[in-house]
Amino acid sequence: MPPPVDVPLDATKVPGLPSTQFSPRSPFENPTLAPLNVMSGSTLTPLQHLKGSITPSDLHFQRSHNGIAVIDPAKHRLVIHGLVNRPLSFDVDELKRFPSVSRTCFIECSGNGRAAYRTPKPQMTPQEVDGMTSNSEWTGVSVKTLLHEAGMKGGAGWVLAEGGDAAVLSRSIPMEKMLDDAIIAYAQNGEPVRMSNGYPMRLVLPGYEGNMCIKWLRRLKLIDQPNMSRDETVKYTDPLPDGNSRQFSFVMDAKSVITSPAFPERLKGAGWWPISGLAWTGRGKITHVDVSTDGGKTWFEAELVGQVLPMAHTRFQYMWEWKGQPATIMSRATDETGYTQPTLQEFRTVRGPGTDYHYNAIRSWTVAADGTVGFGG
Ligand SMILES: Nc1nc2c(c(=O)[nH]1)N[C@H]1C(S)=C(S)[C@@H](COP(=O)(O)O)O[C@H]1N2
Ligand SMILES: [Mo]
Repeated sequence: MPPPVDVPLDATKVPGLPSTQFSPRSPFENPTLAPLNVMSGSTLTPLQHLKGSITPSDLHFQRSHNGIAVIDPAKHRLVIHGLVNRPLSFDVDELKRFPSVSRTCFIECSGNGRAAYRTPKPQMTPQEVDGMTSNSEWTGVSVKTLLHEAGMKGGAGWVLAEGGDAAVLSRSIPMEKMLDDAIIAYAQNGEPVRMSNGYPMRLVLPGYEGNMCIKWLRRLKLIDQPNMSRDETVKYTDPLPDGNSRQFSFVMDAKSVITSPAFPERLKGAGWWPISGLAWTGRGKITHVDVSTDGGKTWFEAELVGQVLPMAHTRFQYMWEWKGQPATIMSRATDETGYTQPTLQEFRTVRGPGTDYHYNAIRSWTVAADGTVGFGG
């Protein structure tokens, strides 16, 4: 597609374009994205188009159970009540008077990777395979600060967090997490939280499943046991082959995805190619990522690029000398607890066919002799 602006033959010979208040992307950057199904209530991050580790705010994935709430911040209040000494409420300007905290972390939907597991196709892009994870710098107030302000009563072991959208989504969060690193964020990558990501304020629980990071947050109720609300009982539980279920698996397990080379890329000839991707874990820092180019028989340690932050996307790369032969490339993340991503077979055995959430098996991409790349499951 030709760019929508005139491109001079020599940019040093004509004055450039006038400045605009909002800076557009280069007209040459016209990324091909997965088709958008507006009725599904979700969009996925095009991981294959990103470098480094931050997700630009307008490319953060979106998952909204009943549309994107449009909220006037002047009319929105966050209420803190239940097992507290002083029930309180704050609008966003009042929250901004508290000391702020900033934290870069991923938010990943616990359903991320479902289609790639259930119905893998060679023509799936990294966006379609694992695009329901994104990484932002979130700024706001520590939940701990507000809970100390309200004063906790004995027995307050859980907090019910509720959104002010048409889904009125609510989840129970252990008090331990709320007092540890939970944030009520009003800013994302330096600017107000985008509307689809919870404007004017959202809960951010580093490392926890995306569903618990309640957007358009309007209420925190201190309670003595989980509320068992609809959103935490009808979904997000994984039935296991032995008849038991994995319920309340809040922390996201270590995972990685190669973002290049990946479909629809084609390697233009033998030689050196970087194998690059993202790794993350809800249990702290990624300690290493191994890459295989022979379908998992041998593994080599990849380099971690840039800062390695806990509960954040970590970029890895491995320089590969491709001999022009068919190859299967894979990545395998290990976190600081020593946990390593399971193979697809191990994952299938442990989780069985009924599983619907928390997919973190090692993935593969096949490179054909002509350089075309396909998703290998
Ligand atoms: N109020 C409210 N909060 C919500 C949701 C929602 O529909 N309503 N969706 C949840 C789900 S399922 C996920 S995965 C994350 C997605 O956050 P994002 O849209 O900012 O990526 O928000 C969670 N918080
Ligand atoms: Mo989700």
